[in-house]
Amino acid sequence: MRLSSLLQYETIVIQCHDNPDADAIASGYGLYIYFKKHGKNVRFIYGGRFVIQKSNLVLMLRELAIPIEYVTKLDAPDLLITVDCQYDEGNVTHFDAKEVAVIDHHQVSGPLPPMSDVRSSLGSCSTLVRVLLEQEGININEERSLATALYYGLMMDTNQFTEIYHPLDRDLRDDAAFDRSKITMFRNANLSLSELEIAGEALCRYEYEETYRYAVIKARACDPNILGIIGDMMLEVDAVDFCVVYSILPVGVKLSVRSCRKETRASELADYLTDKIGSGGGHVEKAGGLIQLELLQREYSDEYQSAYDAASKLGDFFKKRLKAYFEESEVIYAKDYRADLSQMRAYRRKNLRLGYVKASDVFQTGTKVTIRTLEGDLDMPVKDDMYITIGMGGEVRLIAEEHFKKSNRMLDEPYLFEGEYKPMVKTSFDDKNVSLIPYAKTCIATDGIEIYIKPLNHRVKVFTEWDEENYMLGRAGDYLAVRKDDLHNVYVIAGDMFEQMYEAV
Ligand SMILES: [Mn+2]
Repeated sequence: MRLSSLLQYETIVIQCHDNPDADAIASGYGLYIYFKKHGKNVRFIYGGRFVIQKSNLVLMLRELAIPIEYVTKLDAPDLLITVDCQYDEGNVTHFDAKEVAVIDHHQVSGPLPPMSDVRSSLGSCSTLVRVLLEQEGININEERSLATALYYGLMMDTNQFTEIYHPLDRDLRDDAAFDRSKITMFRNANLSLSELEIAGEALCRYEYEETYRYAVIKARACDPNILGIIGDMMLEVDAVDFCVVYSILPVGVKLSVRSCRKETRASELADYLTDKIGSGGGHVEKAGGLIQLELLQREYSDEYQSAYDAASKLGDFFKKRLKAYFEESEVIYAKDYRADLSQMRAYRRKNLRLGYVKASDVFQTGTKVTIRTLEGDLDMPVKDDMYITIGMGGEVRLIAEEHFKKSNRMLDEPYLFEGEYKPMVKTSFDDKNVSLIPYAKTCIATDGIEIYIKPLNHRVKVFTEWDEENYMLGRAGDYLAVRKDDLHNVYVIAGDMFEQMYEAV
């Protein structure tokens, strides 16, 4: 959905969820500015039982002059847009409207109107609003208060950027020309004394599991940022390697996950705990997520009678899932691994179409660039003989010229890419984001690498020979592979890619 398609309406109301948070306020403000620019009769509102009181939010509204209004009734507008929430959800006061649109980043909780854009993989709704505004040619940095609001919205929804899910979130974090002194001011009005008490109380009531060294902590309903603070402190305890801190809120069950062992990424654990019942992700050491109790009850309906029942047994739910996670996980260190070839089958890599760019054709040799992909950021200095290849899913690899030319046939065709996020490049000399795709041409990988594979029926983490700090994750349905010419070269191939990429020998 394009924002410009909503310009056909005259009276427009933007509504965020009750008890608005920084992200809801920022994203509603972004939309407000857009419709105001186009001369619409627009209002920005919220309902519910409470007027905004939290100090950081009161400061945000005042310092950035955000015109949000608290309302208890509303004349039906031509268009009502719910932002950072979905129409008629539990925490969204119902107002009548002739048409409804939804702009959100939570899990889809019910039927959506035709005019909607919900992207659950984003860490904040501010990220989505920034993308929508840029689509209409609006640079958020032209208005300092807007850039500051969106930056703060993302910051607060991702626990100070530590629980970022998506490269578009990183783009907002890095690109926003925000007002530093205002952000500092908001940040230092984040906790109230009663919230400090919630953190203290939660820390005293941890549950600890000795075998796998994890703690589970429940906190009373509170600002989700408090969960991160509690988790960070818990992880400093010597006997604790992992922890999950959660709180039941109107939007669902918010959780923060922490890990200090390289064998378990917090982001993976958050993803595992929220699988099919919400969304989760983040970084290696810090991650977060949101669970919908209705989905939890439906997914585990033999264990929970109702959403209320599920809510009352959440502590046990987390302990059970954590135990299952640690029990089913196998860790492989490639350099010590002995593959049992009698259990494996031989395959050869097909001739795949890839994109390629000679780095020094696009960037000056010696400059530092960051390539941002769905897999994460890759920092590198540009070298003369370096080639960049782009895979079907947008994954980027670096390869030396000599090796590249030996194992690929270059075609003089532009490279077409249809993945979710185009690999983007940031250079050190300006702040522009440049897509790599327009510079890419097509090549055919012809190396015909031979491997042995084994289908996986459980979770496997492989520390490859070339990276002993980060593991490749394999799950049931994926494949474990070893190179025929180097049995210590062990890695994981995603189940959905395998058929496209390999053929039996
Ligand atoms: Mn949000």
